[in-house]
Amino acid sequence: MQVKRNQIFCLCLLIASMAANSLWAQTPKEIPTAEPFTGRVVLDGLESPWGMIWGPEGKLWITERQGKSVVSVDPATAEKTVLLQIDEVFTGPQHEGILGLALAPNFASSGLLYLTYTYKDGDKELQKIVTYKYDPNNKKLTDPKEIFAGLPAWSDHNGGRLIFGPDGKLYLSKGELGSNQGANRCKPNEAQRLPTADEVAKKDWSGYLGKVLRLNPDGSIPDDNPTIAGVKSHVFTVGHRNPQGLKFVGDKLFSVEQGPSTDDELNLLVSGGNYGWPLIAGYPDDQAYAYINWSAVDGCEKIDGSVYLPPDQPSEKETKWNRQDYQEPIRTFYTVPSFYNFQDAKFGQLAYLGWATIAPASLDYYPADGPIKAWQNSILISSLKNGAIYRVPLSADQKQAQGDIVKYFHTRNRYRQVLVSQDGKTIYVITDKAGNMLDENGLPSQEPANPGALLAFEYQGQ
Ligand SMILES: [Ca+2]
Ligand SMILES: [Ca+2]
Repeated sequence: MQVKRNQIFCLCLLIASMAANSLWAQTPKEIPTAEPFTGRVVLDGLESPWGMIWGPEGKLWITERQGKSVVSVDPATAEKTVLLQIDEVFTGPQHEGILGLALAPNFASSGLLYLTYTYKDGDKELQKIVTYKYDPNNKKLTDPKEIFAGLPAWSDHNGGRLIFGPDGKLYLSKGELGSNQGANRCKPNEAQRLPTADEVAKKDWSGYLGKVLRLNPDGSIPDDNPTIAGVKSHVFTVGHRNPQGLKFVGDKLFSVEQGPSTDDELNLLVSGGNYGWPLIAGYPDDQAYAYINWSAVDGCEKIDGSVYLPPDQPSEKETKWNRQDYQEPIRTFYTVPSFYNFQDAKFGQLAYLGWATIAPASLDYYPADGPIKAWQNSILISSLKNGAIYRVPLSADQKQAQGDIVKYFHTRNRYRQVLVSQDGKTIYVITDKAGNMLDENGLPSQEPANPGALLAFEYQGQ
C-alpha cells in the first residue's frame, strides 16, 4: 500500500493481514491488532531524515542526514522551516551525515540544541558533538560550540542516537563501524576493546567503537562513569554492534541495536554492562551465530566474505565466553535455530532481507497512562527492513519484555524513527529516502513508497 500525500486511509485491514506473513514462522508470535488508525503523509522530500525530537512550540525538529540541515516542521500544517545548514558535514549513502539531536535539559533558559555529525579531518573520517543556540525570533540555530570531537566514523555502523538522561548526562550510541563484515571484514572488530588510560589522556577515542557513551553536557567525563578494567572514560556500556535507538523510561535506559543475520536486540543498559558483541549475538545459545575473527585469518582479503559461517574457518562458540558483566538482551528479533534458511531464493540478490532481523533504527515509549489502552507501558521500535512499528509490552516493573510482539503500519518504506505525540494519539514516523526493504507482500523492493517522508498514524478509537 502506498501512502499518498494528503490521503487518509484505514489501516485496519492491513494490520489484520500481518498474521498471514509466514516469514517469521520460526519466531515469536506477532498478533494482529484491532486498534483503529488512519495514516497520512504530513510531508515528503526530506533529504534522508534521521533524527526527530519535539522542539519548542509543538514543532518537530528533524535532522536531514544527507541534507546537512536541521528543519522544524509543524505537524498540523506541514509548514517547514530550515533552522540550520552545516557545510562541514560529511555525508555518504547510509551511515554518515547529521545523525542524532537532543535539546539541553535547560533548553527553556539556555536555548541549546546538541547535534552529532560526521566530518573529515584530512583523510580521517570522524564524528563530533556540537551545540547550537536557538534564536526564536529569527527561527535559526546559531553560535556553534564543539564539545566533543575526534570520534572515529566510517561508512558503516556509526550508531548516532543522542539523548539526555534524567541524570542530566548526555548519551551517545556508537557503532563498531561494520568491522569484521562485508567490505570491512578484514578490519578487527573493536566492540570489546577498551580505551586505555593513556588514550583517554590524549583524547584518542579509538577505543569507543561499539560502545554507548555518557558525557557531561560540556563533553567531559562524568565522575560517576563506570571504571572498566581500571579505566574511567566516556564509556558507559560495552559490546554493541550498531545501536541506533536510545530511550529513557524513568531512570531505565533502553536501546535497540542491529544484529548480524539474526538477533536484533532490545537491551536495558546498566552502567559498566557488557552486551557481548561480537562474541555473542542475542542469547549465548550457540544458535545460528559464531564469531569468526576475519582479521586473524591468513589471506583474509582473498576469502569470499559473502560466505555465511564458512566451516573451514575457526569460529568461537558463544557459550565459551563467560563473564560476570555480560548482559543478555530483554528481547530479540529474532533468535532462530542454526538450520534457518538464510538463502531463501525468493529474496534473490537481496538475501539478507530474508534473514531473521528487522533492522531496528529507533525506539520510543508509549506511556502507562496513554489513551490507547492496549498500548500502555510498551516500547515501540521502528524497522528499516520491514517499514513497520513493532510494539513490545513491558512488565509492570519495566525490567522485562512480556507478551506478544505486535506489528503495525507496514508500508513499503524504511522507518528511520518513531516518535509518539505528546497527547499519545499520533505516532509519527520519518522514512529513509532510499534503500532496500520488504514490500507489503514480504518481497524485496528498492523503491520506497514515500521517500524522505514524515508520516502520521492517528488513533481513531475512544
Ligand atoms: Ca548483545
Ligand atoms: Ca546467540
